[in-house]
Amino acid sequence: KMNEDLEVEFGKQITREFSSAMLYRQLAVELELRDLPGMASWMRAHSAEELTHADRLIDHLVARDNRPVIGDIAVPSIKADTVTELFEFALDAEREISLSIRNLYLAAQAQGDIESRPTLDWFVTEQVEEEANVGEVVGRLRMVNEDGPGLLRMDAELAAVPA
Ligand code: OFO
Repeated sequence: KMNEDLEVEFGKQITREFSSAMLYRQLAVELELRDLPGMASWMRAHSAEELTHADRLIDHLVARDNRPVIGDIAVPSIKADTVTELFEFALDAEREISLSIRNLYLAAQAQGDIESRPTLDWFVTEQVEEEANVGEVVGRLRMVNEDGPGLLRMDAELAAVPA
């Protein structure tokens, strides 16, 4: 069983993963409204993936007889003029998640909680991938520069890519 302070920190991360899922879901809505269903489905797939992240943390706590508590889910209001800005929202969110995983890792380390290490190692690796994936999409969208045919092409590509 992990100590209570660390349990609280894990609970906060679980809440962040749920919030992240809702952010991606809202971004999918914004893209649907812009008639970009491929990009919207990419966001929806990512939303579903964030739920699995929350579950992974919940499962770890429950396995150790801790009690994960889900806090308030916060979804930032999205104001974006461009498609690129919508994806930049996602990239900023991933960077924040990376930072919070890093802090959780350090908190676990400070408590000598070696049992959570494999789970947290998985998240550290995952965040490097996530930032790279979303960062690549943002980079390519910047090249496209909101040009219609370019956006449609990326919409078709992202429809086929699991997030
Ligand atoms: Fe997309 O990140 Fe969860 O952890």
